[in-house]
Amino acid sequence: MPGKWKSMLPARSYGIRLLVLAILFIVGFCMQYKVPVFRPKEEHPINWSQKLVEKSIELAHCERKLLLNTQNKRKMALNVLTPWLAPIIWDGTYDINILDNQHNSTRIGLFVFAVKKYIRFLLPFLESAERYFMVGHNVIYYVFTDKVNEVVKPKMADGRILQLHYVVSDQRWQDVSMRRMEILTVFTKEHMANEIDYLVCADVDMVFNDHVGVEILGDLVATIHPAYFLSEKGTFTYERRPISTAYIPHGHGDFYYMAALYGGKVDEIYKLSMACRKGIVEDKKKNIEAVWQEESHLNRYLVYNKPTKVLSPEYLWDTNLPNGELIKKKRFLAVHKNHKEVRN
Ligand code: 4YA
Ligand code: UDP
Ligand code: MN
Repeated sequence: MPGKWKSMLPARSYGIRLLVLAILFIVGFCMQYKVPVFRPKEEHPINWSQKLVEKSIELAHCERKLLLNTQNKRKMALNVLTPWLAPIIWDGTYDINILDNQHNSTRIGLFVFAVKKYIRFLLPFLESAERYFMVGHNVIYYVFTDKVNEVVKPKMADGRILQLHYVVSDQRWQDVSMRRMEILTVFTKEHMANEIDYLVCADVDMVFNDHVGVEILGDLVATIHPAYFLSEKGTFTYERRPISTAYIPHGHGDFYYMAALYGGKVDEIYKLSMACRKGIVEDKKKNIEAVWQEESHLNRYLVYNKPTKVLSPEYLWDTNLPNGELIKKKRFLAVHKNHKEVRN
């Protein structure tokens, strides 16, 4: 019988047996010592805390380049975290794939005023938003204008809705700008509360120029003013007259925020707009107006109600500003305008 078996096996059977043994040995070894050859590939192999460290180092290089370290002071806007540990969003500090998945059923509003001559900025604003703003998500544009019939609708992707609302046109541009806070108090309470989860408020004389996505969403979000991101606190253009409700004493405040882009959960924007509106009305009674209108009131509110997320100047830029080489992505750009011409 053994002879029969032997004749049934090929001549190389000894070699094959050795090979099988070797494979079994290797498999056993790998299982014993947990060699990671059998582990499934991890879905998100990027180490994001490492990424943040790298971004911090990169921003510190920017700082050194500007010789800002002479007083051994860290420029706050060139950090990735605020002193109260809110993230400051720069390119490279977030993983858009993870965030897009988390927000796959999030509803986002974009609030904008286009009154009087500013109607000319609306179509380029909306068209650029279709290209770069929250692409792939559910978006409602809340457009407020005195010229509803003159609005040209852009070609819009699925899941995006344009709502047009009439608003009175104030004579002074300062009043148009401030009226946004009053409209916000009404709409965040009545309409938006059931329609959206987050609201983003923007100026219309702007165009999206690169990705602006769900990384900007948070409970209360504000953007660092691009003209003051390297400035000393003392030079911020906060309202400094104690008689105004927007007053911020010297030494208080963290950043100078720009009112051309901020946002948050709908109920947070309700609280914010109520506070700013109240301040504006109280000032008006005393016949005063804060130095930068609703932006001054917004800054006052944010000193005492810290934003949970801060956007770097990547999210608000004007190509006429200095230090543009420090800002790699210019995501939302001011359209250059003749101030006198558009405001009369
Ligand atoms: C606005 O900025 C616009 O009126 C300007 O045309 C420009 O787009 C600016 O934003 C970024 O102190 C290259 C222009 C340099 C201007 C720097 C100062 C102004 O700062 C003010 C607060 C207000 O935020 C103005 O809205 C802002 O001017
Ligand atoms: N705005 C408007 N019509 C006006 C003045 C202002 O619609 O006549 C709105 C518009 O959304 C504009 C915002 O108010 O972007 C703020 O005004 P502006 O952009 O002139 O302020 P700046 O950014 O130049 O300080
Ligand atoms: Mn503007």
